[in-house]
Amino acid sequence: MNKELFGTDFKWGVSTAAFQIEGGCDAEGKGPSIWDIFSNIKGKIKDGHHANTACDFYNIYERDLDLVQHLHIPNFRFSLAWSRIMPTGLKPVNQKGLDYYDRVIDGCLERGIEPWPTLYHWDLPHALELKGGWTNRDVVNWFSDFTEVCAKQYGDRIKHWMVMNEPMVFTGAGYFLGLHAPGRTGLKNFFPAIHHAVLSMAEGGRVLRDLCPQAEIGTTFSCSHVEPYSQRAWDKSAANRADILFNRLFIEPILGLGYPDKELSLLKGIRKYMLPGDEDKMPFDFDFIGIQTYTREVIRFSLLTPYLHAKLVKAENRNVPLTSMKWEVYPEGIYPIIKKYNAYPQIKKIYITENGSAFPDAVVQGQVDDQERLAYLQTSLEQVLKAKNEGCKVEGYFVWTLTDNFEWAEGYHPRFGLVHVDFNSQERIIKSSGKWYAGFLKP
Ligand code: GCO
Repeated sequence: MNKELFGTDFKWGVSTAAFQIEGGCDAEGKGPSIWDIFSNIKGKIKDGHHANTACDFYNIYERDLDLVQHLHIPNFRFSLAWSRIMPTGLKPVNQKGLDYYDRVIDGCLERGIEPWPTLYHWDLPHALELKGGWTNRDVVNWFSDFTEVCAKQYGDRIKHWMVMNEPMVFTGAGYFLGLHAPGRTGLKNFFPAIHHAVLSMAEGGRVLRDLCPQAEIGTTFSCSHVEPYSQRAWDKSAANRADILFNRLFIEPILGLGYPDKELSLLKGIRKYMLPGDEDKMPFDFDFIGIQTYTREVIRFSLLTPYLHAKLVKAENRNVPLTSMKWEVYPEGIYPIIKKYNAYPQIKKIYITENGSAFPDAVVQGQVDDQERLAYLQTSLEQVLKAKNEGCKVEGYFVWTLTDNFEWAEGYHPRFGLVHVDFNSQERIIKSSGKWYAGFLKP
């Protein structure tokens, strides 16, 4: 396999997120985000890890951008920490925070790397959470003001924007299950958070289109290929309900199809938070959709699971190979999920904005020979190529992620990087997978 098979316009990249790499948690006027607060609460993160320093990207970003260049990766996805730019989430802006991303963006451009910022990768300013966070409808205006500040500051150099990262994960894990920041639970938090995230995503798209008419504007979704545990009718309908929740809940209102609540009546609860006219504000005509996928999910019927009556059959109970996340090693899942999103005629273009795997890498004589990650990556790419050759509108692929980093509630144990990090010394070692990707991308 070689990259020419994907065509000369195919976008190759690597993805990161501010909170997972930057550290600098209170540097130069930055305000706390919900993740700064949550990750410093005892018991929330495995082994008491926190991200106050993380990969120290805030200070040593130039070294890491050198690595991106050295690996021949032409596109770098990162996110803008809202509370670095606006410490309370609202104006006034923090000039030093604004300047920081100017340096990151210019640092990319000087190295011939295209910068791909995401506006929201889960780190809501804590001051806004105190006002209700994503459950408060005012968040739509707060987010639109933040978007405007970023568009005006960086728009002259940015050709590809992403509005949001995986709304299903930050609303589901953060406002329903309480496993992620801000740690809220229950449908009374989940439903308004869903609706306000949809409105904000569309509104963010409109602000960017207005201020950066030349740029390509996208947004990203988590997704997983779903399979029923058996071919029995009740397992199949349970799998369908999970599929709606995992793969359709956020994309369909954006595409103008409304919430999929006819097939999953539980979702009718969202209507309580809708105002007249909202149906028209929910869609936005994105230039591309980013899909982010890691594994497949197997679902069976369960009367005991509240609301959904469907439960995940854990990969560890299925006798399959596992990653450090206890996810099934199943790179083949990227093919059916591309097919699924490709089937929406409203989607113009798909980029795989995240795909990767975590394994317990070992440093042996200064080297990290991560053959499992390398094999995962190669199989994924074969599957993407297969979909593309069948006519799917998939035009790019970004590996998750550049360096090992802070994996949210899992702390530092799951290592997803192409580059190994020693979190004490901040020393980097390019893994075999990173060397392979560099060779693959070499012009
Ligand atoms: C995501 C998350 C990433 C995770 C990755 C692995 O967008 O899914 O943003 O931050 O680290 O998915 O779990």
